[in-house]
Amino acid sequence: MKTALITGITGQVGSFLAEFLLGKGYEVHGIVRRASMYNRSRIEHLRADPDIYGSRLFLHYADLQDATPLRRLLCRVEPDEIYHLAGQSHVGLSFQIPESTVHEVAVATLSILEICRDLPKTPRFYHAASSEIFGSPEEFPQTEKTPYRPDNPYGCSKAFATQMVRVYRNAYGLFAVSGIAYNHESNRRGENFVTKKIARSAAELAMGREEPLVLGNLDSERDWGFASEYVEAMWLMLQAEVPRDLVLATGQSCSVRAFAKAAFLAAGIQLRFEGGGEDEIGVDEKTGKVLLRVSRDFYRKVDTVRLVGDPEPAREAIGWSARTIGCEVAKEMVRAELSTLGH
Ligand code: G4F
Repeated sequence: MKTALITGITGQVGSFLAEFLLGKGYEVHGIVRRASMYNRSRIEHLRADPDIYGSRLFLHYADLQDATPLRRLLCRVEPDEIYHLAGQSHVGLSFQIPESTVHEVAVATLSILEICRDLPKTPRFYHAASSEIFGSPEEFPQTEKTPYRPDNPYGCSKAFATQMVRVYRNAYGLFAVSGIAYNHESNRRGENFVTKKIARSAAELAMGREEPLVLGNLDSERDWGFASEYVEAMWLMLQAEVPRDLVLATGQSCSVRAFAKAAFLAAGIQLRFEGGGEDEIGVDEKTGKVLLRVSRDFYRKVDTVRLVGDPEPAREAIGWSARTIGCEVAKEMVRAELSTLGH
């Protein structure tokens, strides 16, 4: 039985990865933060299963910015594979808390790499990098070779961590890789990310909510896939013969506006957009009611305009490609929201 350690196990991706690895027969250890409020809802079903929790799934308190207890934990668990997913992941928020973002995202990755160097049994290491390292790219689609030009503190931190993974791979021979993942979504997404906000609101508005959905930049384009599919790519990257960084993407992008239109349609509402910029509104074709507004409050200081990744190298190297893409993601998410709301 292989042993895996996941940082960020309580997050969207961590919870899918834990399910995936348990399904593959792994013993899974997850790092959780000591906090006054429990935030374990995404793995509660695993914790509630007596055949899993305490026999194949273990949770440990640790803070990634506290290297000594982390080192002790890794020495004790002796993982074969580490999946490093934890850290502040909201791009907009990183403008408000740049220093803690750098500590959580950049420095914590370096700390784990340092510990990995010293472990008697060197684990394979996966780092959750991000398309945000490309910022405002000059080439489309982006590949592993596209220059890094991050536009925000989060992207800068991920760029640093991605470079460090490469440095430790080359300098110390670690099997350490970065999956440069584009947006991967699901109904387990945090509520302050645009897809979840749209899907939840579309479902609620279809069921009678009065207040319209308020969004920021509708023109921005992202390469949206489904999170549960991306965890397989992470695992495959650690099973490869040769360690290498890979872009994990669908190869297609669509705008926030198009995503919203698809989400509302999945909830049974034809949305028509009128006006432009901050005056743009989304109107229900049938009733004429305004269901979507734009507010400056949700604009970023600098926003990455368009990101789309080249999925080919990952398909060739590990045989992985995304199945649920763009508007299909919106449809799946709304379906899940409607069922949660008892529709
Ligand atoms: O959902 P978002 O906040 O995701 P973003 O910034 O693309 O970052 C996500 O994907 C990255 C790549 O995988 C990850 F590295 C990162 O950790 C995170 O998971 O925003 C998407 C787009 C942006 O252009 C934003 O300006 O949607 C635009 N947007 C428009 N209205 C909004 C809103 N974003 C949010 N969060 N909230 C809005 O109301």
